[in-house]
Amino acid sequence: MKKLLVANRGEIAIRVMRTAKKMGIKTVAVYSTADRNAPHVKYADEAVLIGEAPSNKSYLLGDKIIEVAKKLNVDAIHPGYGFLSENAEFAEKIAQNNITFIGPKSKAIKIMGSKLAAKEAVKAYHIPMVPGTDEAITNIAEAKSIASKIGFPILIKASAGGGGKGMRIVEKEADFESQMERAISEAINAFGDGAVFIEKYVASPRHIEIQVMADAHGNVIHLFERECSIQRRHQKVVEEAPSGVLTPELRNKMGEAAIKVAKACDYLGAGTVEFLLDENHNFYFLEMNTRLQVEHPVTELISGTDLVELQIRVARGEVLPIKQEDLKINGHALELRVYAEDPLNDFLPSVGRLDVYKLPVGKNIRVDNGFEEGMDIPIYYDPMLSKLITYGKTRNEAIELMLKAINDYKIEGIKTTLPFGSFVFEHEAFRSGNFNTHFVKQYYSPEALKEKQEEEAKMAALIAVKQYIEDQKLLRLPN
Ligand code: MV4
Repeated sequence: MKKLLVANRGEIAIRVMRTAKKMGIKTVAVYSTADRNAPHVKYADEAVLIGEAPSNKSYLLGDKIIEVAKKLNVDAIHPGYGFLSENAEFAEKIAQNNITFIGPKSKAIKIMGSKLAAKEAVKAYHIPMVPGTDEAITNIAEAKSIASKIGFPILIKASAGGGGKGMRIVEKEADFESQMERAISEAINAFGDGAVFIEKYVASPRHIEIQVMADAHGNVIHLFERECSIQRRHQKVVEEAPSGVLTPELRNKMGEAAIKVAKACDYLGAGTVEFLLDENHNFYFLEMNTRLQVEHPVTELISGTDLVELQIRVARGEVLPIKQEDLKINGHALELRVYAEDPLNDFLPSVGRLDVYKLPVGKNIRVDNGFEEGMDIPIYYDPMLSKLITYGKTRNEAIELMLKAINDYKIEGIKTTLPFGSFVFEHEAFRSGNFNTHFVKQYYSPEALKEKQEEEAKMAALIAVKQYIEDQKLLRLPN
């Protein structure tokens, strides 16, 4: 593999190219007219303009990207996350053109893209799943009787959904038919596939996911868990590894289940198996994400691995260089996603120019960044500016370093979620580890953040006055 094209933009494009360069592989960036001066374009050895700013005229044009790859004699394409990363057809076409897709085979993407196909695939492997139906509902009366047996509330989920899309909660039996009809018509509208199924609603779960990596020789390892419960409207904001609630026994069990899920779909490369963990620490398989995830750095830090390097190695057909028994958790890692959004104004995208953009640096601080000072934030793409990742021997060490690093960011021109990050990392529920997927809804409000900020401003003023008085005393000392 001599030349790699990254079919993505922003921090993940740079993250992937960083490892490619380390491995002596040449890099090709693609970009839209909105990204002419973007850092990922400058960072690559070669860069090709592929279209207009809207994603569907640039970063989503699979055929165009493959055409560029062929023209430039590219050996492999890395899709990053989002855009074409979980598009089975794109993976298939790349393979047909004798280019290596850095990811699983198109068949695995397809299976995991359908929640019902995923359930079907793992059936023989005895993976714990939430009680519910495992076939598309065709008879609403029959489904209603199943729902009553499971007990309300229940969730209706679209098979083609995922990541929180296409879900509907039904609180009581009387609402079942109407909610079911809505769910089906929504699923048809959103995904062109009306297949829905039902599950018991797990009321206050944690979201725990397991990182897996598979080679083409039948070896699959897991690289432990990430705790991703701190999310807002299905958008993760804070992630950490390891989770504070997994015992070594539970970790092994979930890891083994995740490996079985990967084996069930003949997986290749990096993948993530999502689980819900209920209050009694029962775990249930939810879905598998067939890509490198945003939050992969926390896993890299605690496992001492480079996941992109492993992706590239297994894509080249190499045997996984690590065995399960070689892996050990070392320390604790946290990640904060820094978005150009205003936490005091309903997280509305904050567009504009990055007049000042200075990043924290230091030992055990990693910033995966896609922007630079002076740039405009394009309105066309995800508003994530960078990921702030900290590492410590203990969770507390990582938290303290995180708070310091948040303060060391200097951003002017736009609003960001940095203050929201401080709010989370200072919150008692986060610090104690006693939280679930309802954290943000439960504890966060703009008023709570404002109050915290005013208190901090008062403190700072008091300290300044105290210092002033001390200085005055010193000045008045004789001689
Ligand atoms: C659930 C659930 C409760 N019970 N399934 C949301 C994302 C998608 N991956 C599945 N999701 C959920 N499925 C059952 N049977 C609660 C959620 C859920 C959730 C899961 C993980 C992280 C955040 C979440 C926020 C709301 C709901």
